[in-house]
Amino acid sequence: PELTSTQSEYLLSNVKDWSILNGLAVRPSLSFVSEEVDSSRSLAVTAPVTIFPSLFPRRCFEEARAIQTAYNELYALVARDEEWLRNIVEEIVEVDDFIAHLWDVHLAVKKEGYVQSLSLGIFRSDYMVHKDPSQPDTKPEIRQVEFNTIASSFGGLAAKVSGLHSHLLSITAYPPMNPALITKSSLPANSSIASISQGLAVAHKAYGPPKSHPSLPLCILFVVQDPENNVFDQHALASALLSNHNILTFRLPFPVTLAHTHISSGQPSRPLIYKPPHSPSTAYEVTTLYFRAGYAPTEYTSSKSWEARLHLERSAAIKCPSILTHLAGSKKIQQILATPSSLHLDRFLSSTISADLISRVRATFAAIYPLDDSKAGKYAIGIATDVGKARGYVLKPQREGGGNNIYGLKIPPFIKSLGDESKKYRSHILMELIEPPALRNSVYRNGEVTQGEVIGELGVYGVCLWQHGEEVAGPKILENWEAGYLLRTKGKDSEEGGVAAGFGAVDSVCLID
Ligand code: GSH
Repeated sequence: PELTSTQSEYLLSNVKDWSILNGLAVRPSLSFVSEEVDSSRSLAVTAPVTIFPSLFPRRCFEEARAIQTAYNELYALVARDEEWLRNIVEEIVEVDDFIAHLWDVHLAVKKEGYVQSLSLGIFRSDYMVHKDPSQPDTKPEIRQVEFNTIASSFGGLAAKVSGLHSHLLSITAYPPMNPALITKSSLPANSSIASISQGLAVAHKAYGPPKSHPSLPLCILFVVQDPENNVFDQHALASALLSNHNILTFRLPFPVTLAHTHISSGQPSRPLIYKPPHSPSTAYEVTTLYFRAGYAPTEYTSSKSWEARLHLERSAAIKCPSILTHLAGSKKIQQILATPSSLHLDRFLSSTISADLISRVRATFAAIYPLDDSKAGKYAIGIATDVGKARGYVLKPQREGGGNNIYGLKIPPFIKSLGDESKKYRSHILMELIEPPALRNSVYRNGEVTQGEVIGELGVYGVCLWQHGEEVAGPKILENWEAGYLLRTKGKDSEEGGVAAGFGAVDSVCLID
């Protein structure tokens, strides 16, 4: 609605105070807030948020949640299938150094033998709502943007935004949204903090007793970036682990991994020992490594960084994610799974998941093309090199983490810059742009409110714990659940939507039938 300036000010002062009271915050930095705000050097400022929940079709929301466990299982089984992954990864290693390094880490650990057979996935499957504008009578459907296997962020803040929105709706005497839209079930609870931290707790317990020495205390290590702005999102999970599960966590900046951790010498089980800098005489054995870093090539500044990743991977700690799981998140894998009429989905899922559920997963795939010598590849290269056709597409490298994609008219010149060697095209995939219907909302970011047309991206978190190994006795998938949601909202004309990358805001859904 149009608000008077007094109403706006009242809402905004509540947004600011509630967010600090409840830890809906980020550390100020250039990507989150403007330099002016940063000059105060405060410890925390309100995270980028919307002021109102955004309308979202209930059917789409429920469908995205209903298929999450099938998606979790799919990616766990992909990560378990080293042979299948190898055929795909080997094609990209020639043209993508980062993927090549990750693969080398896997090969090095494989050579000496993996000592940990459990693997934890904290995933997030991201969707946009698709509605064919030429078919006004069709119902909106979800289309998958991407599947995150490493550092799936904002689960700690997403649940709090639902709380903020409920608070704002209940304290305003004037209706900030059309009350007819808000029924009891239109603002669903978001379990992301409890569900994701539960996943980490389950891995921690599955690790079993200490392997180095029976009296060594156990902990979970969050491997983080330095500096990191999204600390309160991480603290929300750490704090739930301590208060609900009595599990101690530490944050280890990835660049100092080798200085503060070691693998207990002479122990074939390779337990990972952490000595916190504040108390180097106390040693902890690490049960679980939760990577909130290590997904961007820029984090690997020297061979020491790769040494650190190898060191962590070869340890006995349960990795979230393992290298193979990280690789499973490559865009090439998404493209191959989404190839129409391919049988991969059935091969991975048909022994445990119903045909109906498999077809519902398949229905979420957007059109994705390789850029290679295949028929589809040649067709896609035709689009990517033609200014007249590229508008409705996005070009993506293998990475997760946002800010890496090339949109629409920028694609042809980019392809040209790769030179004539068409092999290099293979480092990217081409995806049809999903264009969801625009809504109105107000976004609070950079210390100011912008009202206008916005579009949203829904992410559903998933937790999965599984066993590696060709010949696993008993079930391969040990735990698997849907773990809450994230709605991110951005200006209609902004291409990128990542909150961490500096574009979107954390939102919550107001479901409409
Ligand atoms: N290092 C930050 C954190 O740990 O929160 C950011 C991690 C990050 O960018 N994660 C990506 C993501 O979920 C997946 S690799 N981004 C969501 C967003 O920024 O909106």
